[in-house]
Amino acid sequence: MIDKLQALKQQALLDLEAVSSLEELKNLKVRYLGKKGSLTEILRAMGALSAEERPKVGQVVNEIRTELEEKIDACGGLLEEKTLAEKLANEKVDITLPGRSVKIGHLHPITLTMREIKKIFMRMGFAVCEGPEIENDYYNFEALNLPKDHPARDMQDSFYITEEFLLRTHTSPVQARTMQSLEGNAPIRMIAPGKVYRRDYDATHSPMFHQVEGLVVDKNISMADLKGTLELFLREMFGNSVKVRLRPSFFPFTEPSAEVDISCVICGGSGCRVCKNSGWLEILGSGMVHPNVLAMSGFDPSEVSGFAFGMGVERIAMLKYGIDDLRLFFENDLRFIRQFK
Ligand code: 2NM
Repeated sequence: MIDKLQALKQQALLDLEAVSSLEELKNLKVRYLGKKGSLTEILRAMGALSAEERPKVGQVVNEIRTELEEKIDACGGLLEEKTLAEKLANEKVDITLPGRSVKIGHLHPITLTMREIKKIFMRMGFAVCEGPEIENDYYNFEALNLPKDHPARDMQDSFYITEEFLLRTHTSPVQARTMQSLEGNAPIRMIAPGKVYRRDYDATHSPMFHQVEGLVVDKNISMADLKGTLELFLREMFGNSVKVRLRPSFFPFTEPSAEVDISCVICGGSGCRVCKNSGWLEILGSGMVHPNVLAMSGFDPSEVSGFAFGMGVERIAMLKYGIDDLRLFFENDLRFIRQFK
């Protein structure tokens, strides 16, 4: 019996050497030491032994059992280390690989144009003012000397929310609010950039578009200040060689009023499709602030005077970048947008 046990032990040690995975090790342990394992079976057969043989064999069985258990556990430890080492080797990261670049977007051409306009006026000492896009009849029309029968006041031309409130049709109400808040205290040197809304939609009109309007109020402000300021702005915006001319015009909130043209930025003034062969492009509306407008907002027209102007940002961007359809700005076609990186 002792021989049989020694043989079993030798076989178990040989098998143990051949084990290459934790799974195999578990099977081996069951095979030799489990409930129906070889060693257990021998233990069970001990009942047939004599009284003096039984303790001797019992001792050997226990010794073998302890030795096998220790060796199996040691082998298990080694295998776990090996498995971990393999796993780490497989998961190794190559830190020398170049990283994936982050895709960064960029500003919309209208935002870029807005910022450029603002920057030029800020350098001339203008403050940038904002106001609500939902306006009331008073600030959008009444305070700006826009008569009751003016077409902009019609439901067909403006977006009304109630009888009193509408989406502002220009940024001029910001000027009216600023004048009112200053309670007659000149000077004012401000611009009002922002979104405005009109019921129009074609290649040159969008129901939402952007404006920058400006206002200067002080003692002795004249048409010469208007002309000098706008000429400087337009040269900064379109280049030093651009020519500027004023044409008589009409706006309810200014008197006199002038349309401001620049020499065509496409053909330089010789005539082309964009300037309709005139050599000139209409770019701004302007004028001397109407005495009624000054008075309504708390300024004394016999003490101070002012000039004001307004421009469409989409139109400026179209001329600056040579774009022939304003709707492109709002369609979000990336093939178009990405050209302004
Ligand atoms: C324009 C043309 C001419 C203008 C007038 C005023 C205010 F509030 F001072 F009266 N703000 N903006 C003005 C004048 C706007 O846009 C084409």
